[in-house]
Amino acid sequence: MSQVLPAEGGLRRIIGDGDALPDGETDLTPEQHVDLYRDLVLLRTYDERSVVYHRQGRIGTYAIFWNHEAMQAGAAFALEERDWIFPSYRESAIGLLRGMPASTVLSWWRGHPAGWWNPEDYNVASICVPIGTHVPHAVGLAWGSRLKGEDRVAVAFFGDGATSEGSFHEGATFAGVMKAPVVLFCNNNQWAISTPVSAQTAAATLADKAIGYGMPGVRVDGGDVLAVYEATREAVARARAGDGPTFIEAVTYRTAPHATADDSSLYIDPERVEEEKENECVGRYERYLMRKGVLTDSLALEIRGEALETMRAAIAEAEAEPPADVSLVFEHAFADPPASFADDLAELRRTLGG
Ligand SMILES: Cc1ncc(C[n+]2csc(CCOP(=O)(O)OP(=O)(O)O)c2C)c(N)n1
Ligand SMILES: [Mg+2]
Repeated sequence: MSQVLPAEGGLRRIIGDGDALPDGETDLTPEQHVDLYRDLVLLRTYDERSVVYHRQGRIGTYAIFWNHEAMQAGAAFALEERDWIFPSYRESAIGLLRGMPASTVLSWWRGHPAGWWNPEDYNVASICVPIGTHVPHAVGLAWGSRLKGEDRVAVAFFGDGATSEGSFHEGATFAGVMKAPVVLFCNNNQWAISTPVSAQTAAATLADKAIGYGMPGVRVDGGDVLAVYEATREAVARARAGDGPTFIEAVTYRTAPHATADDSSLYIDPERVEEEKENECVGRYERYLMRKGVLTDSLALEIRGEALETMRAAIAEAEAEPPADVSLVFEHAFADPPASFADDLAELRRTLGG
């Protein structure tokens, strides 16, 4: 008999609206609530400052994740340090939640080698820009860890568009068959650049896809950090218990352009964007914590100030890095580089020098 749970149609929520919709409960302590708030604020501050740094020409193209913070912080909060995170470009700063310096991530967006890190230092894989290609990596790591008798879960973050990719299909198929301890976390922000999710798939929900891979599909409100945390915690528990993978569809709405190089005014509905902004995820959690008496204005101010200071120091540190030598362009591609590389490098040096 199949053990597959039917995909869930409704969205899980815990945070109410402070009015007709009541708040649900969690078992988080007040300290944990504040820690989670700190994570959200750090990500929000990273994102908002990065857009400013981009406008000032201090970082390159940047994939904005404003209003995606609840999905990233909520899911990461459900993990142990030994668990692995496989981010896409949309989760570029998720390593901050594992103690990665913000200057490292800023350097990555500056195209500087100081932005490279050893994944084993944080159990955070490299930021994946090709859509969905890290899904098989996450599944393979999770399965390999299981074979080695380690108690590790891997979470792969990807978007709605990624669920149309072959890599996603291959990874999800393999995860289901091998019962890999992996969580496939889909940020359904309803856009793949300018392609709406309605043109992406004819499936009623993305979570419905899970059933075809033999895993549960869970739908959660992606703007509700507590619901995301709970859903991920359950998925992680399943994975640890040897019950295999879970697909989580966290539903949100992309309020910012796809990236700094995109003009979303050409295709996005501005009224819907304004509505979503009103209900953005950091404010929602802040209001919840205030209702619970866990957060005060002065504590919130202090936490925001700390995050701003982190970013100020980080951009200064990233900008203090000396430029990389151009020889880097030719490194890491071949163990035994072809002879032409030496000529090409010499020519490049001549060009740059001239
Ligand atoms: C394999 C591959 N094909 C195409 C692209 C170009 N591309 C960059 S972002 C993007 C949209 C992805 O949308 P989604 O998976 O929903 O993630 P989101 O950006 O919304 O988080 C595409 C097609 C790419 N990076 N990799
Ligand atoms: Mg998307």
